[in-house]
Amino acid sequence: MITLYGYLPAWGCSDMSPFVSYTDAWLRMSGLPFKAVILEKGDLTKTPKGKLPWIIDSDGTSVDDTQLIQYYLEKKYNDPLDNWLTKEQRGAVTLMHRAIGESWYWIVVQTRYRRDEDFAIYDPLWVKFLAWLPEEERRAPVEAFRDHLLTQFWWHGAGRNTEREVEVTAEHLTDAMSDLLGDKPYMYGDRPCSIDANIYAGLVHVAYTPFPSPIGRYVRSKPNLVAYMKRIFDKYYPDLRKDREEAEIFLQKNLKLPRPNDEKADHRLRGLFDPTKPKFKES
Ligand SMILES: N[C@@H](CCC(=O)N[C@@H](CS)C(=O)NCC(=O)O)C(=O)O
Repeated sequence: MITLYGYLPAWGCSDMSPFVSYTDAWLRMSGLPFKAVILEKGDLTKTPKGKLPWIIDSDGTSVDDTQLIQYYLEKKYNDPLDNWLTKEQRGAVTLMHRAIGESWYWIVVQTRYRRDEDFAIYDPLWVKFLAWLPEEERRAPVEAFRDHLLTQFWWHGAGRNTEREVEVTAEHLTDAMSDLLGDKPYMYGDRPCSIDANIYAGLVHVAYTPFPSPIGRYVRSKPNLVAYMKRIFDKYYPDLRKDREEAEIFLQKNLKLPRPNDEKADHRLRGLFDPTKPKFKES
């Protein structure tokens, strides 16, 4: 049995992390037996690289990083998801995985970490996640984690773009996913391959989560992507139906909240990083 370590299931997604959700989707689609385990106290110092997902295979092999996990599982278990693809399709799939992991991920980060009002929607989940801490000690690690993620967003480069510029990138990638899918059930036809696992995880993390971002609205405006997410959810995630329904109600409520486009909307990122300041100290 493979053990998959993650954070916490949330909002009809198998985990609050899109990366963990991708490995979870890959495992569900492959049919390999696995158990999803919540990393105790979210203590990332217990993981090999301070990140999740992380798997331990039945023989004790430890692997982290979504792509390395996928390569490992493909080799060990006879490539259950992609062994029917042509060489050309596999080439495209390999490149697309990087687009989701290296670009779409930051789009997901914007939808929940950039604005105070979006990040506040996280609160009930943090309470659950940090339940082992006394109430008065929870706020500091939550704010520290937000700044930690925004710092990564900034240094990656995506966070130097304005909110709207990130949305434009998201719209182009969404159009690409919608165009690639067309009217097929899955990206390459009648059966799922590994890129369906990654694209599904990336899409539901903006479309099913309760953050009222324009990016989620844009994804939900594509009928074929909506049907695609539902098809995969219905087939592979019956255990998450109740969470999904509750998240949808929460989302509909949040979509009615005001969303001012003023300086304040971006104050946290701008407060952490002033782009006009010199990048290196003079010695
Ligand atoms: N390249 C890694 C990225 C994994 C990753 O960044 N995971 C996030 C969760 S969404 C994480 O654990 N972040 C904790 C941190 O950066 O300190 C992968 O593909 O698995």
